[in-house]
Amino acid sequence: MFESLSGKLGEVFERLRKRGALTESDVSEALREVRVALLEADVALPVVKSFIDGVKSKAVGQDVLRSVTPGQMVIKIVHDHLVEMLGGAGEGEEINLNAVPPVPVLMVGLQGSGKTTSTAKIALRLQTKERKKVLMASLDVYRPAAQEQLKILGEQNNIPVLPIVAGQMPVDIAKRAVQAAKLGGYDVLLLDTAGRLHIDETLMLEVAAVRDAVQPHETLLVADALTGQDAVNVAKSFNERVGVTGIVLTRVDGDGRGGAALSMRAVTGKPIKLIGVGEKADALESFHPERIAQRILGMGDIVSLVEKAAETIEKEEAERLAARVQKGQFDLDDMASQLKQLRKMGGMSGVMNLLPGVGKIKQQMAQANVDESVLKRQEAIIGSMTRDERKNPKVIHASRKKRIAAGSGTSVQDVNKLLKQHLQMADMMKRMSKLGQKGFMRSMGAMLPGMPGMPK
Ligand SMILES: Nc1nc2c(ncn2[C@@H]2O[C@H](COP(=O)(O)OP(=O)(O)OP(=O)(O)O)[C@@H](O)[C@H]2O)c(=O)[nH]1
Ligand SMILES: [Mg+2]
Repeated sequence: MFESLSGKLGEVFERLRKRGALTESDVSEALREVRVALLEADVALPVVKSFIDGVKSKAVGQDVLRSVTPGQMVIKIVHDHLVEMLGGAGEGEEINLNAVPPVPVLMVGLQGSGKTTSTAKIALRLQTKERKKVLMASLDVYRPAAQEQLKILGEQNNIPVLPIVAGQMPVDIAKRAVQAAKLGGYDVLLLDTAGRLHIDETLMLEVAAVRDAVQPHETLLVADALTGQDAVNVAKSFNERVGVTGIVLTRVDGDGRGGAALSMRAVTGKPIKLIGVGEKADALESFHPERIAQRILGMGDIVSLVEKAAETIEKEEAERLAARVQKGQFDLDDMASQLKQLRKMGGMSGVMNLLPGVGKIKQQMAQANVDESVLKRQEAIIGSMTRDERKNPKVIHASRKKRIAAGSGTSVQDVNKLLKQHLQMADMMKRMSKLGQKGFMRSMGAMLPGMPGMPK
């Protein structure tokens, strides 16, 4: 699920990120593409509309367009809005069992949506993870062998199931189940109900009657993610008719376009509490808005990267450096401070790991041997130089190199390598300074997010 959406958004953002400066029309154009991608993923139109409006009003704000890495800022805004749309940051909502036991949980939904399977999955999860004593009961007296199905799932997973009494009707079974759960000292009672092909009056009346009889603490709607917008409409009607407290979205392991998962929360106002990701009894996961958003945006973890960079980079230091570079100055002290910044961010590989789609660059980096230990060694080399040598590397001749190598526990080759790298960096800085400070900071930002000029 989400692959196609993720791919399309990836392309849009890749283009944004490559560009240095962004204009308002760049952002509008990108958001038009985001809009199309969301609609193609079958996200409900009103949801798409309010999403795009929200992102746009933030993204064309002065601060973003003027920032060093506007592309990334826009992506972060999209990410944050996506998280909001999916239910907000923080841990996802779980099944609420804060009630007098046995806590009744009613499972409702259309035919074949995965109610019976999800009932067993939830029972197993509560039993193993939360050490709850769980009883399951099937109220499905319509489909032949429906009650048997739950009984078998119970046997397979060691979950107690209410004994079947032939001929008993749903409301009576429900009452009997509550009695049995009380007598048996159960913590939770899961009630699986019958599905219907469509939302019809009989179904709703029956579910409502069961609801009135057992007063469920949770009424979980089970919806099939593969049915897209239909799932959302079903959820809406169920919520209006019987009142739903949460949603279990099944078949998230399938290759649906993701529209249901994305619009469910916004349309119904009810949280997705769990997702079914397979046929097996343990194929059930909590729903984490942040994780889903990151999966969709396919971005390693760009958000924490932006946050990390803002935290780590000292602004004044960055400005000082930018000013020096502008004057065409870049000595070994400057280089050392640059290296330290990098290392604080977890080294090159740390930074690279957080960036999406950098597999290739990472390989090159690895070949160039730019990793944490290299950074440390380089810092050590510079640390073994005298003040004079750092300010004026030209004076470093053979004997000084030997002394520096010995002092830093490296070799003369290492010292040479560092000096050469410094020359290259200084040269690059000089060329960049011709672009002016803004241009410099932008290109640094584009080269490596979090280098000087990262906005706080
Ligand atoms: N791949 C996958 N299959 C699932 C998932 N959840 C349920 N299924 C399958 O969907 C089919 C129908 O599931 P059931 O649990 O019987 O659905 P139901 O809602 O109880 O169906 P009725 O009782 O007939 O209304 C079964 O073959 C399940 O194995 C899921 O998350 N992923
Ligand atoms: Mg069933």
